[in-house]
Amino acid sequence: MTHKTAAHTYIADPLNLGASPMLLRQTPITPTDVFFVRNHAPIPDINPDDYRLVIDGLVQRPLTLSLDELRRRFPAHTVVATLQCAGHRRRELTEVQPIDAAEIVWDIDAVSTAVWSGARLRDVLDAAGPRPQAAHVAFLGLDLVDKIQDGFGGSIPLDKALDADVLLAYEMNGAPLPPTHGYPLRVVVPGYIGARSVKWVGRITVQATPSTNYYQAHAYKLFPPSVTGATVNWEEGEMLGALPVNSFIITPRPGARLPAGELTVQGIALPGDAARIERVELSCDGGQTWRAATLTAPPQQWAWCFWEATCSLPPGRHELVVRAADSAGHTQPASLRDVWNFKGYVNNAYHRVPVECAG
Ligand SMILES: Nc1nc2c(c(=O)[nH]1)N[C@H]1C(S)=C(S)[C@@H](COP(=O)(O)O)O[C@H]1N2
Ligand SMILES: [Mo]
Repeated sequence: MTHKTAAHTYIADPLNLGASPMLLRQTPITPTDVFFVRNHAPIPDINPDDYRLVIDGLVQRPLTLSLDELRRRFPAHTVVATLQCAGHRRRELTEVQPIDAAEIVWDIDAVSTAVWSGARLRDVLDAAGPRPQAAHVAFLGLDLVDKIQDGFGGSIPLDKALDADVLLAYEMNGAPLPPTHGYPLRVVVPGYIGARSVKWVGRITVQATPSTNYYQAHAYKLFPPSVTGATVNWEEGEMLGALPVNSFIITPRPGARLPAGELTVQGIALPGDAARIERVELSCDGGQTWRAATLTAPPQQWAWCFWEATCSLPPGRHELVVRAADSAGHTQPASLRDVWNFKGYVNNAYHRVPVECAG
């Protein structure tokens, strides 16, 4: 089985892959060859001996580190973290109103979980010594995006960058990062949109304001449902960062024809930034009545959890609906219309799956 043939979403150039949803829910840690791939440019070919990470900007001691120095000077730290693209669940939004045609129509397949190991970003920043005006940490990738003639970049607030679980990762699932996922070094920002986990990171700049890179200042901004591609003012909009609580049904798939009777529904729930899943509820009647779903393992910070629930369905059409709440007290919005935005980002509305049961 190659990744390509198992893919649910596949774009050859630049390479973008979404795993089949069923494969995603098979193991809490996604095998590396199943992990979704999101690229904006060709994968750069980086010689590890020549590679240097530069840390500059508002710091007392700018640093230039080889991979060996990064490993030797800073203790290794390991985090299980889910990465979720801001475009995850975009397909449902396209059914409300068309989305910007340049965007990839991801289904429930732009999300995966891995064990990441590397240096803590915090330790590296401490070594450089942020100056008092420092408020954001900007990352720049070594890939070359045609459209901007620069690398893919973005930033996170300094407070988030100092979280003990934000990594400069050189390992994924116990092996060196593969080229597709950022070899030799990538940022992993658990709880934030995938775009902030910059791959092939070559430069980290501490600054007073967010990154001016296209992917921070222009793309990955959230606009209200009233704004369209024709009316947008790009100076406005909210730069995306922290992810909201989310949940979705993996089986059955929309439009499934099933025998009437007992049905097991299985899915995935994602806590919002820094929170844990508190509860997941399933409705088998379009949201009129709800029952608690069972989590298959204790919920964790930074990682998805799998859930399942059973219901008994008479013959006819039914709408399955899932919703989750997290330990920060956040819940999901009921309607796709409330979260629709013309770029199709961070859809966390209740996930609805119509099915039909035979008599
Ligand atoms: N340098 C670089 N980093 C990048 C990207 C990119 O195109 N170039 N894509 C980003 C986006 S939008 C996502 S969702 C994640 C996906 O990480 P993955 O390909 O390892 O799943 O990488 C992020 N980091
Ligand atoms: Mo993304």
